Formats: sequence, C-alpha cells, structure tokens
Amino acid sequence: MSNHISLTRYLVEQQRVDGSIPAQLRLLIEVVARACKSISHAVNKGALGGVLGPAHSENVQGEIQKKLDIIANEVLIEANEWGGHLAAMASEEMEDIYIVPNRYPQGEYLLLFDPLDGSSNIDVNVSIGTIFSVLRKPEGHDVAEGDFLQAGSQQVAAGYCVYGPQTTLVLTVGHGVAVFTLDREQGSFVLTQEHLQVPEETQEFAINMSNMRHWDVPTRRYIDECLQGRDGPRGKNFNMRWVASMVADVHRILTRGGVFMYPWDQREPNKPGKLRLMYEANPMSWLIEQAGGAATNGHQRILDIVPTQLHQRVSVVLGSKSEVEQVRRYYAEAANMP
Ligand code: AHM
Ligand code: MG
Repeated sequence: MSNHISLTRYLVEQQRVDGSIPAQLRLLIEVVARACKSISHAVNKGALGGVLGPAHSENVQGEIQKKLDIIANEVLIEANEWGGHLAAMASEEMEDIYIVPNRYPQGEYLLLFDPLDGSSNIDVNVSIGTIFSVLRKPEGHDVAEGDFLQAGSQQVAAGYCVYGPQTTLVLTVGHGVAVFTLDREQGSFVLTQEHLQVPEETQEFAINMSNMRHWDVPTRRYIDECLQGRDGPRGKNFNMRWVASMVADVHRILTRGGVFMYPWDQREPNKPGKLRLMYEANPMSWLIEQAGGAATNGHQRILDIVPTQLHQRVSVVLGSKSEVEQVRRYYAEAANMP
C-alpha cells in the first residue's frame, strides 16, 4: 500500500472537510488534469512526436501559433466538452468562446485556459505549461461571452501545470495552494506539497530586462534600485531570473519567493500590458494570493479588475508581498507627482 494521495483522493477529502468542491467541479478539475497529462506526453515526445515548430497560423492576438499551441488547445476542448460539467470554454488560441455542443449536456461552469504558455520555449526544450481558471456561469440564460467577464475574485478554481524536468500541477479552490507531481509509472498526479506559502521577503526579481528602455518611471525606479544592490536604497543585493514562461517563473516564486513583473511599456502604448487578464494573470494572481503573496497592475489588485473583453491584457506585478507593495507604492507616488 502506498501512502501517496492522488489528486482524486485530495479532492474527495477536501470536499468532506469544507464542502468547497461540488461533484461537477471535482470532475472538471480531474478532466483538466487528465488533459494536462496528455499534453505533457506530447511535450515529452518533442521532435519524435512531430509536435515542434510553427503551425503556419496566427491566433486572435496576431501571434504565430506553434503546433503544440494548437494540439494543447484541442486536447483541452476534446477532454472537457462531453462530461456535462461545462457550459463553455475560452482560450488564448480561440477568438470566440466555445459553447459545449448541443449533443452534450451543459454544466454550470466556465473554463478558461492558456493551453500552452511560454510558446517561445517549446522548440528549445525549456519549461512550458498550461494555465486554467474556472468561473461559475450566471444562471437564467443561455451562455454568452458576457458571462465570462467576471472579476478574478469570482474564480472557483485555478491552477497551472508546468511541463519541466517534472510535470507539476498546482491548484487552488480557495483554501490554499496544493502541488501534485505526475507519477509517470502510475499515470496519476500525486500530492507532493500542501499549504504553499510565498516567502514574504525576497531578493529575486523576474522581468524581461531587454524592455528596460520602454518602461514607465515606477518600474524603472524599482528595478534600478534593485540593481544598485547593497549600495543602493534597498540595502541588499538582488538576483534576477527570467525563463520567459510565466508558469515557470511563477512556479519558482511560489517555491522560493520573488517578484514577477510584466509591466505596461511604450512599445504598444495602447495596450495595458502583454499578458492576458482572464487566463494568465487572474489564475496566477489567485494562486499567489492563496499562498500569502500579492498581485497588482500597479494601481489595483488584479483580482478586482472587472474585464470588458475576453482577451484583454493587463500589466502584472506579483509575488512576495513586501516587494509587490513596494512597486505599488512607487506607482502611487508617481501618480501623485505634479
Ligand atoms: P504566450 O502565452 O504566447 O506563450 O506568451 C506569454 C509569455 C509568458 O509566459 C511570459 O512571461 C512572457 O510571454 C514572455 O514574454 P517575452 O518573450 O516578451 O519575455
Ligand atoms: Mg501565455
């Protein structure tokens, strides 16, 4: 007998303890985890599975899609459309929402995902992942895109799966953060950590420094002070990491602390940022908050932003509380300058 706690057992026991995971939601999470297992398998095969390289198409954001972006999107849709737990899905790779076809029963949940985050790392064998967010469908009418436009604080489940040296699923249903590692021999996700906490203090930041000349004043000030190290106003040295896969960068921060930033910049001044609110920033922000960290766009808690568009972008600062607060303070000070 093994003492290992599978994802299924974890979800069943959580339901018994606090009643927070209704049967449909449990099924949904298990189906998403099963889809992540398939994606992990495809990622692992790499060139042997013919999954690398571009797909010669663009997504709604005008980004060149990779074959794995499309494969992962299809895996998630096919796994989730027939189970009766969902009303509709939305994805980074699809312009419009995907309503569960009439031939299947409709459930009460909405699923949003970035099927393959960190696409630029696919072909170079660096960690990538899947990010997902679950909302409840408002009652009383047929599902429509407007039903998805709920603040991140309304999420009922969120998580990501990182395909790295290990395949790791990180999940919250609003009672802390739990980590599951894929046991390839058993074919199941096994609980490997519970009640994850982001260390409050940190000396590590994650930002794409090549964009420095495009940043606004508060971001520039914060990073500049970090770079001055022990001799500067922060009085301590900082380390830097940037994987360019949000899943991998957030996973590191959940594990050992740090601050992750993808701020607005002047390259595309009309866009609030690069990352997408509903299926990147919201699930990650909730996970970080559930682990005792914080997440802001510089002016507002990310989870309080009420979306107006499915694919809307947002400026992101998340991670250890004290550093996020420092950045937020710099934005507030800049806003109060005459
Ligand atoms: P993607 O969803 O198209 O892969 O883009 C999102 C990714 C994030 O995972 C990562 O933090 C960021 O883009 C990296 O951007 P950059 O290449 O500008 O550093
Ligand atoms: Mg992404």
